[in-house]
Amino acid sequence: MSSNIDPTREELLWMYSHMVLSRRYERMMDRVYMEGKTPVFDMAKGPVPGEMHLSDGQEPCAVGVCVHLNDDDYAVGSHRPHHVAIAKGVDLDAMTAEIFGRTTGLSRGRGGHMHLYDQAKNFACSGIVGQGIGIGVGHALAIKMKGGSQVSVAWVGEGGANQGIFHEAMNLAGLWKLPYILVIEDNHWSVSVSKDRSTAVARNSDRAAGYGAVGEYVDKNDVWGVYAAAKRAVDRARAGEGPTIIEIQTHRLVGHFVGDPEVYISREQKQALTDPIVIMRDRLVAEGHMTEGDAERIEEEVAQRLGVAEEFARSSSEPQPADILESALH
Ligand SMILES: Cc1ncc(C[n+]2csc(CCOP(=O)(O)OP(=O)(O)O)c2C)c(N)n1
Repeated sequence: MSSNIDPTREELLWMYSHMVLSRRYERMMDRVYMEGKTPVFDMAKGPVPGEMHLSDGQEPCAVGVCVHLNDDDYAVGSHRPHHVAIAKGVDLDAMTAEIFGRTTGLSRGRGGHMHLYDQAKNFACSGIVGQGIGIGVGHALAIKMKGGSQVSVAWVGEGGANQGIFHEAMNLAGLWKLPYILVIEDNHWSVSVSKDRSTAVARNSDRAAGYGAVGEYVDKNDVWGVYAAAKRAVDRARAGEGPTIIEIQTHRLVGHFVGDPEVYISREQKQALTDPIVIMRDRLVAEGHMTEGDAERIEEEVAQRLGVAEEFARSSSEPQPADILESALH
C-alpha cells in the first residue's frame, strides 16, 4: 500500500527525537557493555554481563508505530527490544538499571536486557524468539473480552516469523478479529542466515491473507511509510476490523550481537546500508520542519538525558542473595 497519510510536524519531531534517543542509547550501551570484556572477549565480564542485541538502523520500525499508541496500548518487543521500549516510553533510568542488573531496575535487575517489563507502559519483551507473537495475541484477546479500545502490537524479526507460534497466533487473531498488529522487522538476517535461505515467500506480509488479516509492506526502512501503514492498522484494530501484519524492510547497522565478527556479510553489503536517522534529518531540514540548530539541540538534550540514566544505573546497588524470594515487581 502507498504512504498517503502524512504525519504532523509535532509527530515528525517526536519520531525523529526518539530515533536519536534510541540510537544514542545503543551507542552508550555498546560502550558500557564492552567495558571489561577485552582483550579476550568474555561475555560474563563487565558491568553488563550476558548477551547484547542492539537496534541501530531499525528505529523506524519502533517510532513509526509507537507514535500512534497510548500508554495503555500493549507492546511486546523481541530479543532486540531497546528501540521499541524507548518509543513506548519505558522509563530510561529503570530500564538502564535493569540492563545493569541493579535493584532499581524495572524487575529489580532480574530480567536483563532481553526481559524488560514495564507495567506502567504495558511493555514487555522476551529472549525467546517468536514468543512475543503469542503474548501479543493474548493481550489482544484480553482487550476484546474486556470490551476495551486498546490495541496490542508485537514486534518480531523475519527469522522469528518462521516459528510455529506465528501460524497458531495469527490464525486465532484473524478468526476472532482481534485488535492485533504484528510488526515484522525484516533486517534480512537471522543471526547469519539470510531470509532467502529460510523463508518460502519473498514477502511475509503476503502471509496475512492466510489468516484473515491485512498485510502492509513498507520498503526502504521508510519512517513515513511505517507511520502510514501503522496508522491504517491501528485505526482498523480500534474499529474492531481485526489484525494486520506490517512487514518493514529494515536493516541493522551493527552485528547480530555486540562482538559479532559478521563474517557472513561482505564489506560492500555493509557499506551499502543507509542510516535512517541521517535520511530523516536531511528531509526534515529540507522540508522546513526542523533547522540544523533544532537537530543539535535534540542531540544535546539526548546526551544529557542518557548521562543521567547511566549515572542512575551505575550508582544503584546490586541485588543481594537474601532478597531472591521477594517479588521482582516494585
Ligand atoms: C526459540 C529460540 N530459538 C533460538 C534462539 C537463538 N536466537 C537468538 S536471536 C536469533 C535470531 C533471530 O532472528 P530474527 O528473528 O530475524 O531477529 P533479528 O535478530 O534479526 O532481530 C536466534 C536464532 C532463541 N533466542 N530463541
